[in-house]
Amino acid sequence: MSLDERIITEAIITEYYNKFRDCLSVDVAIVGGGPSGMTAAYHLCKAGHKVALFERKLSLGGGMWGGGMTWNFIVVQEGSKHVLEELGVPMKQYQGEYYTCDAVTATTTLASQACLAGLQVFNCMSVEDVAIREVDGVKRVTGLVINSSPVEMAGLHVDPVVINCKYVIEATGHDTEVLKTLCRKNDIRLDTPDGCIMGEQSMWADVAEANTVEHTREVFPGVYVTGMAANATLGSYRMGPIFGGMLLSGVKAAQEISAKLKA
Ligand code: 48F
Repeated sequence: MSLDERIITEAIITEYYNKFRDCLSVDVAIVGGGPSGMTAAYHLCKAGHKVALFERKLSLGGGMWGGGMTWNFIVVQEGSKHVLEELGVPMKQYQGEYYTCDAVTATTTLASQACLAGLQVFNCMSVEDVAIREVDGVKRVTGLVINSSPVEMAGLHVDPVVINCKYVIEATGHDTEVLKTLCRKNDIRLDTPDGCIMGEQSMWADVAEANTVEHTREVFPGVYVTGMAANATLGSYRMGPIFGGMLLSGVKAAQEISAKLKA
């Protein structure tokens, strides 16, 4: 049998557009495929929800691949190692409550387990805005406005497309891109002490790790913040290559959103 390039092309188009069409309405749309976004995705899929994740880059993993300064090991602490253990990531104890794991193994396993649990990933897609509606007199985010990353990178004037969702998870990391756009374009207040994105502070790992989980919450109707985006939104510190807070933040967001969707 000779291979037919036309069939190969048709197979890709058919499968991709079936997947995209199926995700035009999802329960949860996640922006950012770093550790917090992927952990939230895994747990939401395990709980039976329909979840799509949009990642600007070709690869999932965000800041998890590079460990510290490209030395590709990450550290997690005792209280969070169960999150990686459940996925089957091997870890080694290092001086008491610290555990190390290979950053590539951790990243690929988390991505793989999330996909196998049912996550639909759209990589090479950039979220440039949100869709907003007034529901019973209250403004709420009801969708994502997305564009192809190469279109964004080339600065081409091409209009985006939109998908609907019941919840957005803003997991874009340090830059809180989605929330910044929401605040810049709309006359709104977030559920933060000053109603705005408070901004990230310098390194203080101990406080930052606890804050990452505390700050994981719905900051605007329909929008949860996780991971470093949660810390930047609520004005806490950065923590560098320790990842327990990112993982626990993803778990917390998934549990809270799942409870709301099932209520
Ligand atoms: O930064 P990132 O890994 O987010 P996180 O889950 O984890 C933070 C840690 O990696 C690390 C840290 C330590 O512990 O401080 O930094 O909070 O992943 C964020 C992902 O979002 C993508 C970006 O490419 C990255 O992979 N992203 C950012 N903006 C957009 C986006 C956007 N507008 N549309 C799509 N993806």
